[in-house]
Amino acid sequence: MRRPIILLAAAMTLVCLLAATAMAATTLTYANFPPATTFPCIQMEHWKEEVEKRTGGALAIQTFPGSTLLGAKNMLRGVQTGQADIGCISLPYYPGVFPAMSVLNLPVAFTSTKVASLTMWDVYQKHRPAELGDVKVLTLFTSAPSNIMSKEPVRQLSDLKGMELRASGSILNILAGLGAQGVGMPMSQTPEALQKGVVKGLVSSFDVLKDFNFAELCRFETITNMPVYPFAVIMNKACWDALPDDVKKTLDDLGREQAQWTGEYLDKHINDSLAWSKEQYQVEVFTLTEAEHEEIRVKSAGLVDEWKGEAAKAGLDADTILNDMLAFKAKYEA
Ligand code: 3IO
Repeated sequence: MRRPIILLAAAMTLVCLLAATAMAATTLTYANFPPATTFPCIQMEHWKEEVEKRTGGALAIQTFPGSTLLGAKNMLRGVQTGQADIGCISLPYYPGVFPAMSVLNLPVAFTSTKVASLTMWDVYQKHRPAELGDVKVLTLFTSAPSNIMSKEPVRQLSDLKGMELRASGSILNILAGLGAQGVGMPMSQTPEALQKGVVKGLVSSFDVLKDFNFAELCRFETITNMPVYPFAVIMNKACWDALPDDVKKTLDDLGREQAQWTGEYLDKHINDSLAWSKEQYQVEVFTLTEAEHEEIRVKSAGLVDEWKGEAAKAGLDADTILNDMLAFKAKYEA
């Protein structure tokens, strides 16, 4: 009497389980190193929303801002080994690892984040460097051109003498040439370094004045138009390979669009951040003379040759990569 009911219940449970498995959204984890308020995380949330919408919920993204899953320096390895499915890396944090794409970190005076981000996307699409061959690149973007934010005024280049400033990548070399004391560390460690007085300021884009509240401590800003920091959003290769083709296409279609969205967001946010900092903390903004900008250019020029040497050593056609970057930059600036 009872046996058929039990069998029926068991069969129904099985059917439900199978149906649920077939319909269940795949959830991917996405790790990021800076806090949720900062632009790399704003773009992450935008990407998540777009992906969930465009896949009709077939793909769900679980985001982990603020180094809660992976930090700035173990992000690359963590994605390669699958500790996170997706991660966001700042390329200058990995010296020597990205000999081709570090071309975006050279002192070529980008005029906007949008131009730099789209240029980065095009350089990657054209050259597909082996350095990113063991991960899937989902999108690419850069920070805005870098400026000095400091606790003491840098009214002229000579004020930099001996000043400890946090930076990463090529900017450290430029600071050395200008007589400052560059201190290399990820952005996520900078609040503590500023708080403790380990550094007197930093060189990065102005979004951080508001998003990290650095304007409270760094009341003096100097426009230097130094290099941008290139970023990559990467996915574990095996995880990518396991996605259905239609989902892959949706993500591929989003890559360039996302680079442009992030560039436009940051260009606008830089202005908001600076206006907020003036209003909130009466920060002072200094500009340099044309002669001083020329001095920065002259003292930074060696970096291009240094990059070429490193790229050639890695077996890359350095001149072509550099010239392509400059051509893409000119195209987007036109
Ligand atoms: C950056 C990094 C993390 C959060 C906000 C940010 N704004 C600009 C940058 C670039 C930078 O300084 C870096 O270290 O990647």
